[in-house]
Amino acid sequence: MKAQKWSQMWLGYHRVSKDNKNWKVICNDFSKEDRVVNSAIAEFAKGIKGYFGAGITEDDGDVYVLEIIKDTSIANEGYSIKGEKSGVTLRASDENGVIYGVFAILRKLGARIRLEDICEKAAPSNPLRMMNHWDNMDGSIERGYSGESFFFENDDMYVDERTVDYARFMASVGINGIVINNVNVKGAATYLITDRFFDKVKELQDIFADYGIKLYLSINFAAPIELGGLEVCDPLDEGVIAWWQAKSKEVFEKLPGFGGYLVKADSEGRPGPFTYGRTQADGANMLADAVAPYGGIIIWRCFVYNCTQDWRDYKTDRARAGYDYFKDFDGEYHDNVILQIKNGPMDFQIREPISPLLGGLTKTNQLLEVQIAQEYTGHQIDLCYLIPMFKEVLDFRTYCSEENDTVADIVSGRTMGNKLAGMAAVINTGNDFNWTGNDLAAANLYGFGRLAYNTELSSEEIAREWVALTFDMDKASEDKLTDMLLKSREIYEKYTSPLGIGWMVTPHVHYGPSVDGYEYSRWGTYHRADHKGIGVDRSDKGTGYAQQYYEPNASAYNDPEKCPEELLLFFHHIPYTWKLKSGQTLIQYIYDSHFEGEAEAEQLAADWNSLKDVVDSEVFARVAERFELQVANAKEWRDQVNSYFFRKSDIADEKGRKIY
Ligand code: GCW
Repeated sequence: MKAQKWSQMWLGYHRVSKDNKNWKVICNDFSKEDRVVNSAIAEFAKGIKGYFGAGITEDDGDVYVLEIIKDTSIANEGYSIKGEKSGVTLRASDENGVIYGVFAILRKLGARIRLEDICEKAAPSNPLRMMNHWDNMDGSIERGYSGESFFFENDDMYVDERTVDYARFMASVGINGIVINNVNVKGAATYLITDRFFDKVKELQDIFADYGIKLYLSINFAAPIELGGLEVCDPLDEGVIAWWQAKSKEVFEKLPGFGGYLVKADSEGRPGPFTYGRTQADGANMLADAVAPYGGIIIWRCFVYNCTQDWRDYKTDRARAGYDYFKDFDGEYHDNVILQIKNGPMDFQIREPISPLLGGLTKTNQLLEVQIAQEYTGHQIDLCYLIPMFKEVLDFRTYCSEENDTVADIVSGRTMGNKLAGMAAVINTGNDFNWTGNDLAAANLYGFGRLAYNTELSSEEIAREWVALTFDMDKASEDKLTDMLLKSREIYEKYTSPLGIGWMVTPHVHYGPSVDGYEYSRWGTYHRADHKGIGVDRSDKGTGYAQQYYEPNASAYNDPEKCPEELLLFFHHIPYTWKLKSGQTLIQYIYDSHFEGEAEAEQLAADWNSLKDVVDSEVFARVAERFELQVANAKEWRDQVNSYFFRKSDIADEKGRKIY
């Protein structure tokens, strides 16, 4: 019998010890009445009840003490926690620091760390740590693989206990900003900034505020036309400017503490400044000025490219687009504009180079956008722990300056000394019982938050924490599951598209193979395979994309001999007979990696089956079902990719395996 309506993911607080001595909470300089402090203490109560069967008491006597002290020497939203036999002291300079400190204590207690061994000082790496929902108001979720929206249904909004739990999960990993609606703003969603929805948005905003989270909305750039009855939405038109100013005044009055707008303009059919011969900077700055009086910000997406390309055209390169559209206006974006840049120049593929716009801009606020919704990485059916990929992105040296030049430096604000900086993820949640479709996909949800708060954490540390908090199992089983997570991205990459070329997915759906699915389409996503080789020439002899990087990256990417092999086909058209560093030819690598990837997917499924006795039976069954689908998917990929390239190249597999 299922008592709960939804799972508690990593906040299950399973019993770790029998020491059920009660706790007294003392607050110095923070008020227990403060909404965030109040939530923190309530959470602490939940935690110690679950972990120890203990409670919070006002009595002295034989109790542990959690003492919360205001300490202005601690960084914004940071904390310091120090335990001793009699309890724990938590220091913070603000309320978010208090709640993050409490969650940190609970993480330690959950990992069975003794009170006297608790000692941690933390400050967020990134000022903005955001989730982007692609939830539509009819309840559907664009690229959602975990059920329907838990905010919207039938063009209306809902707030309930589940929303509160959602806010708890987000605060527990340090998220401080959430955009609740899809960046493709149409129909009813355009009205989220009107009286029709203000009351409900405010209700949701209040719940978020209890957990130190600011609410943001995606807006429709054509709102002046659709809501205001204006003829145009030209960002330099006086009427349009006045409309956005009045609208923003209203929004911030109705929603005190509101964060600002997220904007997808001139992208995939969305309206934008280009219609009027204006620039992206014109659009962003006009909105920024409208929200500036209220401390609001404009998050402007850089996912702008020509999506009506002709596959015959070898000059136009989608990868170039972000840099080409945004770089020239570096320094012209207003202070409260932040450009949101996808990690790669294409679109959340399993392997892409890092977007050259990150660090290409040196005078502009930048927010890194990643996707934990597994649109191109297995739909939360296939296991694909993405934190190792995000670490690669963060660690990438852009060479934009002599020091502090990694993506982590840029998006944290260290490179330029700016305050408006951070990371955002397209979220992978929905109203499924377990929130993320595949129970194991919650590792990406947890992991993104933890990483955005502390970019120094390793993929393994994060995986271990998540496993320990989520499951109640022995050390050997924890090791096994952690290992499965850590290998999973590489396995997925092996059985799907090779060496950075990307795509080859079933069009529109984006799950399962279709090697030529997008080859003759308008989307600019080609692999250019012929009977001699495969890959896109993006060197100076091709589209010139490699030149968008600083040296030495530009030269390395430009030269197939120096190009990192995992990106070889992204940057170069390579013959099947090309020798890789391993000594394998390219075609043999394609065969080998696909056979290996499929075999390793089967091994993952077997590893999961070996955990049957230590995992809750419902969780076990849900995940096992997904591994079966993953194995079938991996087989399909293996056989379609291998057959396709065998037929193109007419070169046999050296190992004589079955190719169709
Ligand atoms: O990759 C594409 C997705 C679209 C998405 C778009 C974007 C929200 O297929 O579904 O639209 O990216 O990032 O705007």
